[in-house]
Amino acid sequence: MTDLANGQASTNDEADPTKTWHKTACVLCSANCGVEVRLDGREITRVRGNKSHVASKGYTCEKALRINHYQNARSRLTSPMKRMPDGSYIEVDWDTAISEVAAGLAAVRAEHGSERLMYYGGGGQGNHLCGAYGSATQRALGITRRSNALAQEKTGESWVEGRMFMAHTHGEFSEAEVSVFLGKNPWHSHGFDEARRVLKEIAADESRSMVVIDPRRTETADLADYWLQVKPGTDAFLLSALIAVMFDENLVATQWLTDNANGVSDVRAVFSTVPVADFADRCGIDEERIRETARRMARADSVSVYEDLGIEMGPHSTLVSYLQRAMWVLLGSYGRPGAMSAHTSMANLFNYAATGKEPADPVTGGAVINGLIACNEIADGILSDHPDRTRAMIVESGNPVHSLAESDKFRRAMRSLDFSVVIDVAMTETALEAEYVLPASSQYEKAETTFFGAGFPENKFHIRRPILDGLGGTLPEAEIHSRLVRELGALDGIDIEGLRAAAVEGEHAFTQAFMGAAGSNKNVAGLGAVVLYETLGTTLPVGMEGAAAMWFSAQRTAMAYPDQVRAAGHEGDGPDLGWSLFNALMSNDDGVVYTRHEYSDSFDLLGTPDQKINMAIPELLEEVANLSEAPTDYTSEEFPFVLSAGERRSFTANTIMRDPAWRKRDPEGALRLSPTDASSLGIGDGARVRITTPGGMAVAVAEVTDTMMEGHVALPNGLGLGYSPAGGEPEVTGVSPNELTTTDWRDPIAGTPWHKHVPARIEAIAP
Ligand SMILES: Nc1nc2c(c(=O)[nH]1)N[C@H]1C(S)=C(S)[C@@H](COP(=O)(O)OP(=O)(O)OC[C@H]3O[C@@H](n4cnc5c(=O)[nH]c(N)nc54)[C@H](O)[C@@H]3O)O[C@H]1N2
Ligand SMILES: Nc1nc2c(c(=O)[nH]1)N[C@H]1C(S)=C(S)[C@@H](COP(=O)(O)OP(=O)(O)OC[C@H]3O[C@@H](n4cnc5c(=O)[nH]c(N)nc54)[C@H](O)[C@@H]3O)O[C@H]1N2
Ligand code: SF4
Ligand SMILES: [Mo]
Repeated sequence: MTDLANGQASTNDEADPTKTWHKTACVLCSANCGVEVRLDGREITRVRGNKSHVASKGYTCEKALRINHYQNARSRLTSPMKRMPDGSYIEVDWDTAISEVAAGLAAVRAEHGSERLMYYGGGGQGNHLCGAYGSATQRALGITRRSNALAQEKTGESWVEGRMFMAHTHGEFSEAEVSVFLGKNPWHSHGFDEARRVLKEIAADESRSMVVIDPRRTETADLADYWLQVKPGTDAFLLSALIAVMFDENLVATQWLTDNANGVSDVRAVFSTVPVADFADRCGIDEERIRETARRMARADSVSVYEDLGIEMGPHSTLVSYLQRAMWVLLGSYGRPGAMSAHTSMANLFNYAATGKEPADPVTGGAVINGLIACNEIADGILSDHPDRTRAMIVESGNPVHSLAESDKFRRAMRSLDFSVVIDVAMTETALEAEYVLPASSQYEKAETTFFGAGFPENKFHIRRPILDGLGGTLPEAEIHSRLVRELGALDGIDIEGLRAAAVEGEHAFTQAFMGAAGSNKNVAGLGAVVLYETLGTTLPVGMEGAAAMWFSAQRTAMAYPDQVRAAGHEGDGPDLGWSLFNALMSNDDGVVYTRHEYSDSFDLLGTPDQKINMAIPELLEEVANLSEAPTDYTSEEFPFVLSAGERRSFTANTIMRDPAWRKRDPEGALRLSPTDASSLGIGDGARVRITTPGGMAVAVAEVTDTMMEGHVALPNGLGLGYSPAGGEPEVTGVSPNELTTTDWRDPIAGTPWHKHVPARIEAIAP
């Protein structure tokens, strides 16, 4: 077994514990940069990048320095809470909470069946182990109805990727000759390692180019060689035109496509009818500029594309997810340095096995993608009178009342459930609608990790050890779910004692015992995370018990990619290789390279039957064929502006940071608008403005900026959270974007919201 006694801290000063640096990671976005922190008691007093971190190499952005606002927020929960009939909450002890929550969920299951229970969440930007443990509770209750935030951003993309690749793809931006950012502002939102460093490198290198497709002149657009200032919501026209030009000018990689893709002739046939000049006009980009951009991409040895919310949350979003992929596939930019590729994963965020075969949600009729119900349909389903509607919900590490469309509807939905429980570190907007709230230890108080890693040819993984004891009254999710599963009786019949004894005996004995148990009782694998926590976990160092679930991932990864795991420096065969990977992960505070591929392996990672890329998706080709009939403008006289509701900015981090004091500037999160619009509306910089949408009304501070296109306005995400610095009634700072959105404004295929494209009216408020 591993010995973790050493290595807790990177450098030690015996005399003064406040001078010791502890290695962990920033949890504020999916980059999860490795950091080192100093502590004074429970306060995180200093933060710096960890130069030896395998992925981030010392890089951080300005937000990491302020993670103490997450760790020591006033809003932290310190006891399980139970709602009383008068609506107030009382503190209850853990035994009471576990038995009443288990009983409450079991009662709904007994009355309505396990299909009426729903699990929402399972992890945020820095924490995915709760999802692993949460799946044990789902198994114990027979829960199959699931959703999380991915079903309001990435399910259109995964619908497309399932059909084209049966795999998730990612670009190698650090190497790409041409990097394309489509509705994505990596300067602020990151999404790949050392984002700003990479962006600056590309900008400084004459042999490389950056294409940014964004209506706003973002910080990233400022660094671009080709900034295509697309009219909001018209990316489908722009990308269709780009592809049409590629065919028209013979820029496509014909031989490569013959070898590696299917369906190209169907694609060619549809795009030969695209009216390039007309589409250029509709998206507001000069035709010659479109042609130049297409030629630049075609000249390059490698093109990598990153799409994000700018197109995932707007008109034709699923189609645009397809078009950008069709574009780089047509250029043959797959599976070589700087290009796109599928990649390995320690635990899949998406499982494409059921692509195309998933039955619709019986309540709303909406598509279920990768097992996830569209976020925009959850509240409608619950509030319907359909007999199969969801009756009870577990929400874990998610704040859907705040983060999903039409907050008020979600609030009503939560209240109409027969039973609800929220597992979170803070008393969130969602917790305030739940019957029970269970307080989790923070991400600095337990073993944690994320499954975001999407690297190719190298992929990396970092298991973080706790740097603080759990805050009094809190428990890590591993322990919460273990107790729930036990209370539900699901561990009965599993020889926990025997497995524990085997874990004490050693690696070989444990492997044998676990595999044997899993072979004879399918609950062992189904409840795997909790079984591992209860057995192997007891032999792991104090605080690291919750990492036990990763043993299974390490074994599975070693089994799936033995050569690549060995190429990454891990030794052995079969289960021994899995153990050596697990031990490396457990003992390395800088993260670990866990797979190392050759570029030529990239086709092996495709899940398509012939390991070729499937280019023709009939539904989407039909949408392209009919695009000329589609509108390019969704505004009206009543709502003449396009509001992007939820922009990433310097100090925003979803709803992870509740204390508004963490923001260094723009304390309320201003509404950005162009100087032309400001002057025609009589709005000065810093003035108050009223924003009205079909969904609601809000008041914000105005920021007049020439980075905005006329007719386009933007509000930040992550504001409008309740927080009370003194511990009394919470005060709300800034606008909660989803007080302005509606659940019906969404993509017809994936059901993902059009939050970047909300019709709005803006008015000056008399001072
Ligand atoms: N600082 C910070 N970083 C974060 C987060 C955070 O809260 N704060 N959250 C993380 C999460 S969960 C996510 S999903 C990512 C999201 O990261 P991004 O998607 O990069 O972030 P956004 O700012 O929401 O949207 C990106 C861009 O879309 C543009 N846009 C708006 N409308 C259109 C359009 O019609 N077409 C095109 N092409 N572009 C348009 C906007 O101008 C904006 O620049 O960020 C992650 N990183
Ligand atoms: N209008 C609009 N809405 C949006 C967006 C937008 O751009 N516009 N962006 C959307 C996007 S892309 C996303 S990803 C979602 C994000 O929204 P959510 O999925 O709701 O996720 P987060 O805000 O990241 O918050 C996760 C929760 O985890 C809690 N938490 C933190 N650490 C722990 C822990 O260790 N254990 C537990 N149990 N809980 C913990 C936090 O307190 C928080 O309540 O918001 C979406 N909502
Ligand atoms: S917010 Fe994201 S990019 Fe910035 S330090 Fe944290 S993890 Fe890294
Ligand atoms: Mo997100």
